[in-house]
Amino acid sequence: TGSSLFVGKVPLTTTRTAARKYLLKDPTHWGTETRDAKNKEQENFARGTKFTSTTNKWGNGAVSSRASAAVDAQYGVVQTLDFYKKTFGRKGIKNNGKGARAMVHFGNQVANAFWDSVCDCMLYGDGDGDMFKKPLVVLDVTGHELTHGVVDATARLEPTFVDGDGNQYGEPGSLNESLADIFGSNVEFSANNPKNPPNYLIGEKLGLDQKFLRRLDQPSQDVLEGAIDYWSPETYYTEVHAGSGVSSHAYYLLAEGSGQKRIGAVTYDSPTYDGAAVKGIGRAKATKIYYRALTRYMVSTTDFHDARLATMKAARDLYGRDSVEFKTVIRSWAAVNVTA
Ligand code: ASN
Ligand code: ZN
Repeated sequence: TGSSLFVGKVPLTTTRTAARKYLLKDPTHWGTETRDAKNKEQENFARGTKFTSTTNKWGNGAVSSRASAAVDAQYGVVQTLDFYKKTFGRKGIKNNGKGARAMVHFGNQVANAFWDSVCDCMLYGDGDGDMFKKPLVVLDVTGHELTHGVVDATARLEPTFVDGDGNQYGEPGSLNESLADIFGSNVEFSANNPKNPPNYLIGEKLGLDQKFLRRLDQPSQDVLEGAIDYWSPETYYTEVHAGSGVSSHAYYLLAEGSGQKRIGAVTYDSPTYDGAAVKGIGRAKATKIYYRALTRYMVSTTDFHDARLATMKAARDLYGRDSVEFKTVIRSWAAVNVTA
């Protein structure tokens, strides 16, 4: 049993070691393991400190217990692997039957979380104590970051430019961020934990003043990064967490349709470029289409117009070219100003 920071008590599968101890490593998920970076900017997973326990009870739900953040991380990684396996038959982040690794307490007051392709693992900062008050180990952030790992192993979408501060720009990079948010939200729906109600918001559990980091129905509601709702020629130069709005919005419209809609505890309101309505085909089908497009048709330079074609091909494969699904894909992109 783990006592987490964000989702209460959760069951975890752990490993019994020779010395009558338990290790925070899950043999039912290809040895998925979480370690402690000990507040160093440590990117070598092997040098992280293992979490062990004699009681097989992990954390106490408080930030002061180092294992509590590890419980959220391990839970989130396992939920993400389960989502990819049960939805698409994907066996691990790289689809190679290997577990995923995570390190919590990365660096000193780091207000971010990363998929790191050097250590091939997840790195979670503890937050800066100001905007981010707790470690960034919530479920949709984990789903987001691990999806960067999936993109790394498939289309490898790359930023068009990177500036001196490491900020990334351009459409393929924006599409990468968007896919991370799309599948990150789907991880929440898949886990369906009442302590973490699923929705199309990203980072709503982080305790931010502005309530969420990003949202898919109307990306421009994000006050932090200034995401965009519609494509324009300038999107070529847009920062990737802002440009992500274009395809996140198209995906939401495909799944749920335009206008006001209440799902669970959240009311969504999704506008369209031309003001005409879009009728959604449902989240499950929309997600299948985007996954097939990512894994079969997208490449490192895929921009939004290419992404339209990639999702059209995926929808045609899955549902046929006369289908409502195929037509709604075209309609959803037109509604974000991406046309032939
Ligand atoms: N959390 C950020 C992201 O995944 C980290 C970064 O900017 N690379 O987009
Ligand atoms: Zn990202």
